[in-house]
Amino acid sequence: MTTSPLPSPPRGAAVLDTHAARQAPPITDAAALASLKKLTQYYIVTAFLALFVGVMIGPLQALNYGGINVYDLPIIRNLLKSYYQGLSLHGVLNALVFTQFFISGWMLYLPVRDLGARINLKFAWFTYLLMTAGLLMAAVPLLLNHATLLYTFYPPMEGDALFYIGAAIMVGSSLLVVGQVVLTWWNWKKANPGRVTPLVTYMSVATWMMWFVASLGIVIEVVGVLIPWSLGLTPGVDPLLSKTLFWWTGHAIVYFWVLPAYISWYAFIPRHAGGRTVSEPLTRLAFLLFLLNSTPVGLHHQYSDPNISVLWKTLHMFLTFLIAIPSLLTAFSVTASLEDAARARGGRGLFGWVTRLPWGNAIFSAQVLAMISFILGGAGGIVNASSTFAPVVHNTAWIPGHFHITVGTATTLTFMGVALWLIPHLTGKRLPSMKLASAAVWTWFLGMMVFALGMHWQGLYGVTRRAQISATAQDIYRDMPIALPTALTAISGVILLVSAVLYFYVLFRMLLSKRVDDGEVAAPIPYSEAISPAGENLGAASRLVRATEPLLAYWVLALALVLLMYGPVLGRMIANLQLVPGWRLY
Ligand code: HAS
Ligand code: CU1
Repeated sequence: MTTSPLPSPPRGAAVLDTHAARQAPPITDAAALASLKKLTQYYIVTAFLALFVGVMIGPLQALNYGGINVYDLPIIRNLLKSYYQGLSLHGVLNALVFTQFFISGWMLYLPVRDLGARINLKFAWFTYLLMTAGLLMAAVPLLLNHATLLYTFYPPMEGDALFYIGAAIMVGSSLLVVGQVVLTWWNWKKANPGRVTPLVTYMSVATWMMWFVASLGIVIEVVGVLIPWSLGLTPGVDPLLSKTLFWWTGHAIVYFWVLPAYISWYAFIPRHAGGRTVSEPLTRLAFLLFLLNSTPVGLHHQYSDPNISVLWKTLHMFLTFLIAIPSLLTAFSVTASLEDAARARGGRGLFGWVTRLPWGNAIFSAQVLAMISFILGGAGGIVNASSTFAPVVHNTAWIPGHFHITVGTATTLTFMGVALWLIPHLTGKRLPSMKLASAAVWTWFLGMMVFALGMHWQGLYGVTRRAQISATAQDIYRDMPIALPTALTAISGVILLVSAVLYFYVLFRMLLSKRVDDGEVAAPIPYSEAISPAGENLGAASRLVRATEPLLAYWVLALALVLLMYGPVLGRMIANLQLVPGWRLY
């Protein structure tokens, strides 16, 4: 990619030039726009408050795998009853609450602005309040140590009914966002026959549709099994059935976490770097593949479970490899857009262009470091998915190593970077210090890399995940040559603590500062121009664009696929129910 009409901006500058990129259609009703922005801000701030608490518990976990037991210190004992309560809060707040709130705000705001739509704001606010009420309900038993079940809440471990009810309300509210976004898009389609859905809307709607199909497993599990069981209405619970329903959702949820980051990587990152999105038709294809194939793959979490036939496990394994393809499409096409940007900035050479990217801009560097982390995380995922390697890594420290460079970095660091322009955009406030923000994102990346190295390495020696290794009386770990990975893990916890303090200092200082700009002008939605756009007129669009447009039909197909791949597996479990009583181990 050598030709580019873009000017070369100065090195390290935060580029937001004004060439042929799309602009959000104007919303003339100022009060509606203000309310929408306020709502989005509420979602984002709630998300970061959850992340703040969750992240502060993280170093305790890292120190544990560093062989240092801080859980018995009186100050920690007063706050957390056990390692497992700490780990439950850490997982639920970071992986479930932070992500869902951020994504609900982000992927409601983007399509509504992208289409210039009017939505029912009362309903949108109601959804936010309901989601928050669900969160608070689930938080009470968690904080009281009555739901120390880890973020997967596998039965027969049993928690208070309030936890399951709160979780159901929280997850259920996200389905109201699905309804609102899909309906908004559908109304736009009816009002604009023959037009191609704009890219950001396309990506958002496809992701929400995927999440709907994905969420059904956990909804059936929590509403149909766990709530009645925890209320004493059923005599017991079938652990395998629940676990299978959980992973129906639990695998696809990882794409619900990463696709909103992909939206930014495809649509906005090129603009931050002064370049262009490579191909809108290709981007649409990637999202369509995610819609169809994200869900029927969850058995790769259950290779070691009995009573599931090897045939089904193997089918899910191949489908898992298939779902790596749209991520690989993303990897190549986002790299091409970065190269396009760097060359426009005067970058030269096979790899020399990389130095011309705006690494000093934390909005950009956070997200590109997130991508780099995901190259490693994705590669590890393919190891996990291979049934031949899985027995080596399953249930070892390798797995938390994997997910801290996927959801913990690819997703979280992207959202941290996005917030640095989104909050100024929503509020008219300014980022107080680019230097501190940069320090925060680079140390996050460094800390997570060190953590992942330590944990993957320990995992290869069979150090188990979810164990209070630092307090074990067993000397099985003593003879292993794991001193170095153990030390790395402990060090990473300290680096990440420093990073979190820096990031939240910048974030809260920004939020608590005064409004100085019009966010619409000072920090507009950073749409990128596309080298190969999809066009606006469906009749004149390429065959790929036309083929990817009917999302509603693909939604039905996605549902059919998941029923096909899960129906027989679940049917057999339901026909052979094995109910057992619950336990409270904590
Ligand atoms: Fe995973 C376990 C397989 C992706 C998260 N995963 C987990 C768990 C979590 C998680 C939380 O098959 C733990 C669950 C638990 O508690 O038990 N995972 C995969 C596979 C992928 C994958 C095949 N995982 C993710 C993503 C996550 C995530 C995404 C969160 C966001 N995972 C597994 C399996 C297990 C598992 C098994 C169960 C393990 C067990 O034994 O229990 C794939 O989707 C990955 C495909 C990705 C790629 C990488 C593409 C790279 C990109 C970046 C491009 C970079 C650029 C930078 C452009 C092929 C897109 C260029 C930069 C320049 C400067 C030029
Ligand atoms: Cu998975």
